[in-house]
Amino acid sequence: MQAPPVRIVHLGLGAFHRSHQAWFTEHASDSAEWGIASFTGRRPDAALTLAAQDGLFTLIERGPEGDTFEVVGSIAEAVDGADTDRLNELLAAPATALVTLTVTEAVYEKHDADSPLARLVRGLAARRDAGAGPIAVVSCDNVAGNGEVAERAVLSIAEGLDAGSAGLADWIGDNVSFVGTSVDRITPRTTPEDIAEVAAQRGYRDEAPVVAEPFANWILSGGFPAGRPRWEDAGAQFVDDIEPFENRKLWLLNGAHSLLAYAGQLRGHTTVAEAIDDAACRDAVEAFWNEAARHLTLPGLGVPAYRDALLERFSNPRIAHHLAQIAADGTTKLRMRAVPVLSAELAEGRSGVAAARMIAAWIDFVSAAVASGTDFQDPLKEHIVAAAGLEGRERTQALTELVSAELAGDPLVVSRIDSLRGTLGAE
Ligand code: CS2
Repeated sequence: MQAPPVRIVHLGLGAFHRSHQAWFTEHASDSAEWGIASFTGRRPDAALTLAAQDGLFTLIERGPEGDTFEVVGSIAEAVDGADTDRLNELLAAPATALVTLTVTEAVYEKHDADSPLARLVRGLAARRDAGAGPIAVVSCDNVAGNGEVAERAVLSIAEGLDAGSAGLADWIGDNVSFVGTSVDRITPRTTPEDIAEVAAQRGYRDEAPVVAEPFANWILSGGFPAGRPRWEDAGAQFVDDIEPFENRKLWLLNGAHSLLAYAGQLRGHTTVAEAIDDAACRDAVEAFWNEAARHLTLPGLGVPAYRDALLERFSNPRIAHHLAQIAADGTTKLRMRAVPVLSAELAEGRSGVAAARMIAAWIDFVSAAVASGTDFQDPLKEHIVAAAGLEGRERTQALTELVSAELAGDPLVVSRIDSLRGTLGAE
């Protein structure tokens, strides 16, 4: 198979990038013209493994009835993220038309000199210096307003660099289009059994297959000054206003995921399918959806059908989507998944009890993790550990503060969250 020429640079070579953006690009009718150079973020070994198989990998589409297999060839190059020379070279090439990002939610908040966003900014400086023209940056992270959030982060890093490289922020303002997107495809971590299954079913050894559900969705909003693949051929939708679609996805899918991650693990479950099968968890999810749905009013969002589809997707018994994976980075995720719904409910004079319950479940979850010495991942981990040392309502107050200072400033909200603690634990 001849690799397509690189016209897309991706930062964050992980399973989701491959099941989503790489798959959409593969299924565009002009895919032969659009190769991806994908740079790793946290896992340089992923580049080595994929490079050794020329960027090719098997997508295992795991439906409730069985698996189908497909070799995806859109990743033309898999590169170690530390190779900033190659990144700068590609960004300085006029043929490169877009940069897609899956750098995780937390990276938009914290960007040191080595962060993928700082690398991107230095690459954009190389593009300006080369006179290679405008480009689009397409954020594919589960972040509310991801296009604008990426733009703000990039501009603030560029302003920091401007001391030595005057005018970079202005150049970016004039030449870089920040595209907002809502991305969706459930992609559990690949296991050794998946590698063995590809070998048994397909007769070849793939060290880096990716498992995903059959469903895939991508909604985008913004300009592509240097062109883009015909992703619409694979079902992508282009809209003027992304916000209602983004809220639908972040609140209904991701919100339910976070609720299940904390309540489900407290109740002894390991996967999303197990947790959604537990009436206590499902009732909590439905109650949260009822609150969220009041603020998803754009005609055509099809919320009831979307909810039904989610229940089916979550129940897929053949996908082992681990709650522990979803539980990571709770402070960042709850800020986008629970806080907006709770705030919207409060603004309309209601209690937002179901959204508050999600925060309470997280507080119980991190409290239990700290008490038992179980490791967990969060950008504010040190603060969580300190807050978990407090007792009772003080602990609730301090932990709520890490998710939302505004909510923590409302004593009624803190009391409500506090009274909901322990209500979704083991029976
Ligand atoms: C999940 C998402 O890990 C998480 O936080 O909620 O990765 C989710 O599976 C995807 O957004 C589905 O599209």
